[in-house]
Amino acid sequence: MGAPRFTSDDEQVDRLYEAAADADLQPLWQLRGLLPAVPDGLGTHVWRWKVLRELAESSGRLIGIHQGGDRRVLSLSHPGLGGLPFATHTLWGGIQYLNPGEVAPAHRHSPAALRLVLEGSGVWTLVNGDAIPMQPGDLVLTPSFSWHEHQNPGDEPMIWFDGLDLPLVRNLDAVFFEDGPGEPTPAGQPALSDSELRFAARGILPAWPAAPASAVQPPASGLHSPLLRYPWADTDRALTALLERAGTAWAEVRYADPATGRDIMPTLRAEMLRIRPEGRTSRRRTAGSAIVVVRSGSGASLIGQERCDWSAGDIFVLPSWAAADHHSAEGADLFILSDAPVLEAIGLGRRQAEDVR
Ligand code: 1HN
Repeated sequence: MGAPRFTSDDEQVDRLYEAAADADLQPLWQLRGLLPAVPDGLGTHVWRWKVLRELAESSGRLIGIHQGGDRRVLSLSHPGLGGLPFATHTLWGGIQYLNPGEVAPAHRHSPAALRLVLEGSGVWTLVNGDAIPMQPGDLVLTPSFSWHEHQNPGDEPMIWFDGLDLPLVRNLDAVFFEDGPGEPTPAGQPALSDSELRFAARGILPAWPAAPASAVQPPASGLHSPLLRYPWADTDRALTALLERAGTAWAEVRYADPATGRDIMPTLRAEMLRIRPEGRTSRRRTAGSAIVVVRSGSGASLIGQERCDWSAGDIFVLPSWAAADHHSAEGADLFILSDAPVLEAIGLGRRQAEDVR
């Protein structure tokens, strides 16, 4: 959508446009592309694991953890978004690198975040003081305005994917941020987080005591899952069982609040899609965008008219309303982060099965 163009031969009309511009007004009849027939703004984009990993490692070597807000993150910057450090209009994606012995100190902010561990082990993320162990394939939540810090007392670096709703929250002009005390929180680092001890028992929820005495409680919003870690073994087991029962070429699970079945957080949906060897998913399109992280395997997606080949660690964008299907010769697991809960909550959720290419 460019600036209004003066297209008239009539001087009075030209003067009207000039006066409107001087008065910070734009004639709607001069604006193009404000209401496209369907969302069509953003194409796909792929970031390659080889590049991500190399640059994350270099950052780990060259950049101190205290530079840049205490987080060593390389942000996915979609070239279609004019230089903004955003993967889509609503979603932030990044690769974070934490060396052995490092601590990314506590802070909190209104944008909600999640992590998917890509490589390494031995890191704990403390969410409101609850020490959450992180292993490859684990999903860890840091809901809106929860204190979070990352500690790596282990002996190897860790790389994980960060997904946030920051672009959405920024456009709502509702970003709030607070630094913590700066000192690492003393953490016992038990094998299981308090959140898992209380909320991971398959349909059995704590009735009393409802909250642990130990954890520093945030104001309970009730909007996000109280379970803050989804270990890879559970996701893998669910997908294996689904595929076995259904006998289909692919299966998909959604990470949910165990108490309500709703999405993990009000602005973010997280799913894991497993494609069997030689499998191909159905083709569909959804209003709203997604970031796909290839957890394992390799394959290709047809996104609109663009073919995108991918392999483990690659990250790519599913733009709003682009028809997409995915196939894999060797089998693959794809982590999909989307803004679907937001669109559904405000009556903008749309999806369409597409058989034609
Ligand atoms: C953030 O706080 C983290 O806490 C990671 O690990 C990525 C990207 C944008 C803004 C804040 C973290 C982030 C972030």
